[in-house]
Amino acid sequence: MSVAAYDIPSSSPAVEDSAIRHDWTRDEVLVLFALPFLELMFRAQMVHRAHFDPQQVQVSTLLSIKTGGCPEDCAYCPQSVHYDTGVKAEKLMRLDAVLAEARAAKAAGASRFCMGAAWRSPKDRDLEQVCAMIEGVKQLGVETCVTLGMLTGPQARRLKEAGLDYYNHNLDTSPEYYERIITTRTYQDRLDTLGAVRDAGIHVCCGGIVGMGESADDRAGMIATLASLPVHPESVPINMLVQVEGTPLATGTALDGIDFVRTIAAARITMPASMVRLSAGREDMSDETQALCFLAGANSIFYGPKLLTTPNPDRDRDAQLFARLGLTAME
Ligand code: SAM
Ligand code: DTB
Ligand code: SF4
Repeated sequence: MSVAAYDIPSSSPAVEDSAIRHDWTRDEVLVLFALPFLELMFRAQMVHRAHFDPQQVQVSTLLSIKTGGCPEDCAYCPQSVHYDTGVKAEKLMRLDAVLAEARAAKAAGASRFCMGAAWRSPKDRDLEQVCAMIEGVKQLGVETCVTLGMLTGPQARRLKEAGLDYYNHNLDTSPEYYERIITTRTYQDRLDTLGAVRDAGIHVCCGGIVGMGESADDRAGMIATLASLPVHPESVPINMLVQVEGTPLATGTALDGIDFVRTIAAARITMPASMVRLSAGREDMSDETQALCFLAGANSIFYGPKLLTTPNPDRDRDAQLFARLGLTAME
């Protein structure tokens, strides 16, 4: 397949690449993956610099407000009741405890506070408590994001009314590989939730996980699906699988770091104006691999020593990384 057969931004800086497309095909993404690595990096940087200050990285802090005991069977997830991972089921956190964490995140430099719950979908009573958390965090002057599972239209509108800025709901993988990973809800269920979030006027945070034994074709299928949504997600988290003991994916072969970077570059090129988040998996990544991810167009991270249940680099390591690379946290 020839590169020239597709309308991919050329390596000439004179070529305008700002037209945002919503008709990316899997084959086109595979063509990006097959580019010589340095060419792919160059193209990703060009697209990145046309839309963002390349020195600035957005910083979000994550808090698990309801941990464990989830009825879904997502094969990667330590919080599913189907797997024995040692994660204990807990109740929804209290408002004051959540706000204390949000204040600490703000003081440490986070501009967005993301709250995650291990639910298939929220009960309306729980949603009201989450709305109070959103209102409280907003009052601190911090952007809000929540990830609560599947939503109905009225639930999405209620979250919007509470002032929610972003809703995270991932497609996770390609439509074809999906049923190998999750059987308790469909790909279409996920697209329907994303539609409800978009219709409610909430910004969409949607990406996926790589390193789950999927093929390059599946990674391309996931990126093409995201980049063909009627409106691109404003935020695109690309997670490297965190292999958690007890889950069905605990023992697979880890994805090659360069292939991870290629996935980030493809997300950047196909969704030029979206924030691309170098998401889970940084704890086990070298500074050099992370630097390549930023070069490939990642411009957002989770900051703070814990993701939901697994470790993330501690703040000192990230401060040193930012200093080494001359990066600054976005206001
Ligand atoms: N229960 C809700 C749901 O699934 O929509 C929200 C929380 S769920 C933990 C949020 C996302 O975390 C998942 O969609 C998945 O992409 C990511 N995730 C979970 N476990 C992971 C792991 N072990 N490695 C990488 N990403 C993971
Ligand atoms: C996303 O895409 N990644 C985050 C956030 N959205 C909610 C979650 C990563 C979870 C990693 C496994 C854990 O810590 O439990
Ligand atoms: Fe539950 Fe979300 Fe984990 Fe799936 S990813 S098992 S829905 S917490």
